Amino acid sequence: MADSSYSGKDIQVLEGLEAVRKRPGMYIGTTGPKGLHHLVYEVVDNSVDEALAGHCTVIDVNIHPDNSVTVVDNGRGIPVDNVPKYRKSGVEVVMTMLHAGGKFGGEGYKVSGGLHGVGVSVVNALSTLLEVEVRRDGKIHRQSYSCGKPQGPLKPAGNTKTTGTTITFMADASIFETLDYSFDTLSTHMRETAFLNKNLKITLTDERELEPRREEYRYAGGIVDFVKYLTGTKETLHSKPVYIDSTGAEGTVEVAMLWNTGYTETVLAFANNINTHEGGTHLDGFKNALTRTINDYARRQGILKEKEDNLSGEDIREGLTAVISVKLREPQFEGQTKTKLGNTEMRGFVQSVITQQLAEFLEEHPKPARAIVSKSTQAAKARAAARKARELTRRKGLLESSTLPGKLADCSVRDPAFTEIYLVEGDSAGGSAKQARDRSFQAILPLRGKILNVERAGLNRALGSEEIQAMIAAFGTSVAEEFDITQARYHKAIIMTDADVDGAHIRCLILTFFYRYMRQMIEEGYIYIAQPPLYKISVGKSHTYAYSDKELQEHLTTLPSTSRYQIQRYKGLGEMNPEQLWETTMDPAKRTLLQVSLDDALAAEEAFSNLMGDQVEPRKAFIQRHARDVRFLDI
Ligand code: 0RA
Repeated sequence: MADSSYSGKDIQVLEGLEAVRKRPGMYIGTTGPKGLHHLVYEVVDNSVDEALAGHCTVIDVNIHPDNSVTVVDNGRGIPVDNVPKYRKSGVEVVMTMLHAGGKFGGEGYKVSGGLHGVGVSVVNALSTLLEVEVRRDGKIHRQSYSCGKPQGPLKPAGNTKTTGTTITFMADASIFETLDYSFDTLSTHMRETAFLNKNLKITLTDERELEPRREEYRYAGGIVDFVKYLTGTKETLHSKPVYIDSTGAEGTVEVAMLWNTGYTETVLAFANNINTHEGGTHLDGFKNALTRTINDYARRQGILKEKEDNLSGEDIREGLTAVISVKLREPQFEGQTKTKLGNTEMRGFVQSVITQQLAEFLEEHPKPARAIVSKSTQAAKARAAARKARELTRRKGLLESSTLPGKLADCSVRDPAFTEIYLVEGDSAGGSAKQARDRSFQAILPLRGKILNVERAGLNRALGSEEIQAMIAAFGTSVAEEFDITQARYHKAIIMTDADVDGAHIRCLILTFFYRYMRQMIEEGYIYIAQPPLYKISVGKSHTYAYSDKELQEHLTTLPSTSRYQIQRYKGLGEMNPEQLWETTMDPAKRTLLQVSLDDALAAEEAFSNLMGDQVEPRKAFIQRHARDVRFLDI
């Protein structure tokens, strides 16, 4: 009788999961490292939803030596009862039906969604093995799946006094390019999630090392701790971040703000724990309110005179680190990468909450209020001066590509879609690169030593630096407010530095410049990092290269024990002759390039503001830790 409809629905389910396996990109974006990490985020998101609903306080994430991952939570546990409509257990519905999330039970408490929120069934479909354990009503229940298919029914497996869900999955190596999870990438995400969910404890354990690495994130201050973390060791204008929160029919909004004496603006906006890189209504509402309220205050206090212009939003946000976090029932995500919040009701809601509570804060805290206004007026003056300097420089033609820098060896092809520019550390390596290159499409710009640290100098002084002028002129895009990506003369800019600590530092300086003044180049995926080899291994007349110590060891073990070999360690690009440089690092057919992306705002902030700021020691430590590991920028 009902059997036919049962199997009919079953077939639908299988077709659904099969579709995910056939076109994984449609569901998780990519099958590269980014997609792989998304699987973990997706599973964790489900547990975070339990926390948002007020039923879960601890989430443990564990990377096992075989690259499987376990996520444990102490929530209510996925419902195990039969769902009449589907004639399956709740667990099986969640695990096999697309978008079944937490909503099937009626009451839609689930506020997460958008970029993740594709459902844990997608993770199931893309895993060769997935095991789920539910602790609920005093009982333990287990079920396992392979490529999304149940390997048997949900079975009782003993008694327990606790509640919660444990999911272990092994991503399908035939679908993903790699199963190599990056501890740093997961750590950044878990920390960010902990910041956004006050008091939620998340632990991350990596069992792949002999000595397991474990970190724990739990922040009683939530986003207040987040802005403190982002501010790092910078000097601040006030000691306690400004904190505003409110709940209305539209949802909830929370904002934390802390101004430092630096020049850069770091404003991160989240909707339902998702980083809305492209902004949206919540960010617009915040910015409008901030600009208006500070201007109103400055006028009322007589700091801004009647005849003076209003302070601009940019002036007010100079040196500001802020986190805006909204939570709402039905988020609409728009934009190219679906990271722009579209809900129109959020603009007015955020704007009125911020306007009211910020005005109150300013009245009640005159000291920080005056410091913030005075910083903004100084910013306005500096901005006017920088504009003048830029006009002067431009009049001299230094930033324009009509006068290409003398050191640039340009390529002959004109279509930027096919051309690339190598930014090379040092004149001697630059010379080798010029000989090695394919001059039709590869341009070379040698940069002398350490370029100026723009994080500490500000745009005005940066424009005085010859190396920076040369880069801007070569790219053809101009810079800062005048930056125009459509004028880019190359769609690949490849940073090529020595594989040592100095090289890592120079790479960081160049990236800082892009990050602050040509961010779109990173967003568009124009920025790459070259990977020169660390070793040359010669056996008789043949040779190979190793790009890491691990690769060297692996290669040596493949050699017959009788063979005599020689290892050359490259200390810098300069030790390679042009042929070697071409063969190992520049030949598009053989080289590996790491594309720099900004997906992980937190990682980028850690790298750029804390490290390129005033303090030397944390920077040194970080650079040494990451000297050969640029993954923190890469995923
Ligand atoms: C559906 C409904 C309920 C909870 C969950 C799903 C749930 C899913 C996951 C996934 C990982 N951990 C989870 N914890 C809970 C509500 C249950 C109820 O009403 O008791």
